[in-house]
Amino acid sequence: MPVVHYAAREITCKIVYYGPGRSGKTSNLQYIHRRAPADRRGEMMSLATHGDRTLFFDFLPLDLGTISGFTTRFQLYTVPGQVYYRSTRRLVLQGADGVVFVADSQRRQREENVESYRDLHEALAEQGTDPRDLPLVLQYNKQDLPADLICPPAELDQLLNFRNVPSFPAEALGGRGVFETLRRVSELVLRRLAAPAPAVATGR
Ligand SMILES: Nc1nc2c(ncn2[C@@H]2O[C@H](COP(=O)(O)OP(=O)(O)O)[C@@H](O)[C@H]2O)c(=O)[nH]1
Ligand SMILES: [Mg+2]
Repeated sequence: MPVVHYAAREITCKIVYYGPGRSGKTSNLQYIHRRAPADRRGEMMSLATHGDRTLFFDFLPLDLGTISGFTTRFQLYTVPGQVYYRSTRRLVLQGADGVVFVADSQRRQREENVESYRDLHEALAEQGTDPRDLPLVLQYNKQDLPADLICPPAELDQLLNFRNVPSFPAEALGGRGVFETLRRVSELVLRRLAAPAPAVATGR
């Protein structure tokens, strides 16, 4: 649920990049961080283990202008995708206002994608979130790899997108699809915010 801070006239929304290990979640955040204007982004923090895998989270507050006089701030997180970081993923997912599921388009990662998408739904169920109520978009990353190694977007839609949510082909390293994905999930989050649903208020 978005946190509304009335005194500071600020709304903070949390977006979590979910997906299997090494699908490109951190690369998305790095690209956004590189391209976001310096006065609109905060520090990116990440904890890495050996071999550049995210252990805990990346964090990027990003202001996207104002709505009705409130500054909207987005906090972007990535989860560690490896199977054994299950509890960390649940912790990071807590309170998410929107989720980007980053799938790895490589054929050999088909099962990992399915498994991770299932894990996302399990995690949502555990925290009592109805996935139909949650702004969710899919991103099919690594579409720059040779055609014989990857699944085309239509095939990934067949494999994963039974909810029929927005999906985007992407190349997170080069940036293709990265802002399109972020923009879409942000829109969904803000649209939901505009709908009459209770928000948590802090401050006065
Ligand atoms: N070819 C290609 N490689 C990518 C792309 N996005 C990420 N990678 C590579 O995939 C690996 C894992 O990326 P990372 O962002 O750390 O994945 P994460 O585990 O989901 O955070 C790294 O070596 C990235 O350079 C992409 O769009 N295309
Ligand atoms: Mg990562």
